[in-house]
Amino acid sequence: MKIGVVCYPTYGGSGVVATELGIQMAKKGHEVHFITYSQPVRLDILEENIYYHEVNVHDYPLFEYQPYELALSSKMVDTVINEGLDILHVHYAIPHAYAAYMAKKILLEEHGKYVPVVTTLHGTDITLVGKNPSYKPAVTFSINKSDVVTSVSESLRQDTLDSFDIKKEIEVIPNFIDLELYRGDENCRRAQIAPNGEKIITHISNMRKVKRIPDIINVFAGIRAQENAVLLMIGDGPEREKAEQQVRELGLTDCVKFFGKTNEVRRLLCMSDLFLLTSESESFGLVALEAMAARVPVLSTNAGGIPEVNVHGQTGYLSPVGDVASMVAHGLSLLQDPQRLMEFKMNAFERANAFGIESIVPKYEAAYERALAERHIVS
Ligand code: GMT
Repeated sequence: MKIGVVCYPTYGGSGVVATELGIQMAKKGHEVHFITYSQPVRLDILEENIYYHEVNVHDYPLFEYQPYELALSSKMVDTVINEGLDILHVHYAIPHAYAAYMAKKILLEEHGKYVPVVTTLHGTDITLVGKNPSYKPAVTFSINKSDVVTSVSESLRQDTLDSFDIKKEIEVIPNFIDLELYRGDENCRRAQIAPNGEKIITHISNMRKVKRIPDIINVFAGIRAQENAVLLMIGDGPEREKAEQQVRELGLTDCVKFFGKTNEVRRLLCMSDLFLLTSESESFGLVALEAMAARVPVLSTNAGGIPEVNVHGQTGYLSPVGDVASMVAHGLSLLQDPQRLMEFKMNAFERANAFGIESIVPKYEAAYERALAERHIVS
């Protein structure tokens, strides 16, 4: 198959899912063409069967907002025609599903070619941004016009059905992990970060409001009051500066390290004892799965799809959003009981195995096949 992949070329979330999936498809012999505004962070364009097409938006003094969707639709049309693509897979509905619908219309009406569109819903495209009345009609329309729609969790599927008038089936295909990358042989160098035997607690995110970063710092402060520990803050985003300020105010600068967008995520996870995720909304929580694959138990909220990944009392604990005290208590119960911590670490790794990439990729392949089969019915 020749597959066009449209995504945000970001450091985490949907961008990573799209990139890893594309790489696996390419390894299976499919030709994969990424169509994005810059090269996806984890993409190696020198790999066999991988191609990258950059969307260029031309500015003009009249525009207050650049017409990105237009440029994206045009690039999709162009790539389908020049590269002979069979199918388009768009990750994150806004504005990708809408731009893909326009590309599909142009291809059919101007070139007589029906190119099916698979749309994967990832989270905030539905739960935060998509619901906004400024976008809702266009999001509903473009989901309904996709040939196949998938969502990354059951919770997101339900949210989509509850908030939009959806006439299409939505298939749940959970996010996945390449466990080969987490064999446990990384050079951890724990002593470098925790020279006095401190427990290591980690958080990774794009530090947006939805992640409730102040809760991360407060949970850590609560744990630190009773247990010698350090906090590793990985990633960057609009809430980072405030978080640094909060850390200063609480007198925790010596034991909280901000790493920004480091490429050493796996090494930092492999030395961690606990992972914190305090989000108020999270469709899946890929980062929790990454932590679990690195044998790190997760203290998280019970928001959205997180309970589909993190199992309360086995791989970590779930607390209501904003319940810092419960997260502190759960964290201490693990950190102060080495045997239980070890058990949870093993459970976390075992649970991550349920999301192995090899079992998930065929589900996407089947979704592509279905979309292509429907093409024959429609055209
Ligand atoms: O919120 C993020 O970290 C980024 C965002 C995205 O779309 O890039 O993540 C969403 O998609 C991820 C991949 O499917 C999910 O694991 C995240 O839970 C989801 N984020 C939210 O729902 C807030």
